[in-house]
Amino acid sequence: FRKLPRFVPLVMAFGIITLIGISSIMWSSLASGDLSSKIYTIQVLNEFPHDPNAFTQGLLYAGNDTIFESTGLYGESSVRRVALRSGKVEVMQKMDESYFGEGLTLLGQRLFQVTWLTQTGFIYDRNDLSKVEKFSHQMHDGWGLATDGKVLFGSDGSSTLYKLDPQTLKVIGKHIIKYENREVRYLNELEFVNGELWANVWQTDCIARISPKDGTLLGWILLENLRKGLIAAGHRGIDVLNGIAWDSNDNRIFVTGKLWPKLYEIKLHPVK
Ligand code: DDQ
Ligand code: CA
Repeated sequence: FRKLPRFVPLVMAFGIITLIGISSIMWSSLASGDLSSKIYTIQVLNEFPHDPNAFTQGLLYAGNDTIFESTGLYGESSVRRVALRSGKVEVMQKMDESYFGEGLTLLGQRLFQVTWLTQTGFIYDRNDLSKVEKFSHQMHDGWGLATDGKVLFGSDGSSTLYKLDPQTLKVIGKHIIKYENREVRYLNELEFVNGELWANVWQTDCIARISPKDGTLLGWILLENLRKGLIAAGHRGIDVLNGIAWDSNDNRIFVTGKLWPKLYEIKLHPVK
């Protein structure tokens, strides 16, 4: 040490103290949860009737208390326009019985729909639900669809969130969605909500809030009280939570499920 210039031990000590400082800041923010996702529960603001025979696979709000919905099951699949308040199906386009309807989204005058276990999708005119086009896409399967008004977002039951060009239907981007370093599989029905991408996770009562920019998982919404409430009220044949719709004008959020007799308007509350 005698031979070293006097400032060397000082610089070394300073470096070590700085390193300890930075790592303890990182550790405490990890431990306090600052870097992990936020959890939300829900409150029901309104409930509306929903066709209990609708195996809901796609849901969206189109203004004027009007909902568009895509339903699945072979022979039962359809695209429909539904009056929000009465739950009445106003217009319905039945699908060929070889198709199982899945995600649905509205861009301009056109409704885009994907189908289960195929890479085939359909485009319908929003005014009369007439079929205007058939397309194929590059996702492995057709589960969810949503839009921010520019691009389409798609899911295929994996942990990948896709971005599609609405003109060519080609994949123009994708993110693998992870929570605490594990892939979140079974991403299903989607909705673009206030700059975020929300995804039902199949066979759970949870909705994942995702950043469409980089695929970061922003939070989880826990909705088990909805399905459990329906079962407690005697609705035994219901399937999973599925279907999110966002009213961007009045910032209302609607959710329902497959074969659910109700559609709910909900509000989020952060836990803690
Ligand atoms: N998906 O919503 C997870 C994408 C599809 C669900 C399919 C449920 C199967 C119902 C019975 C199928 C009859 C062949
Ligand atoms: Ca939706």
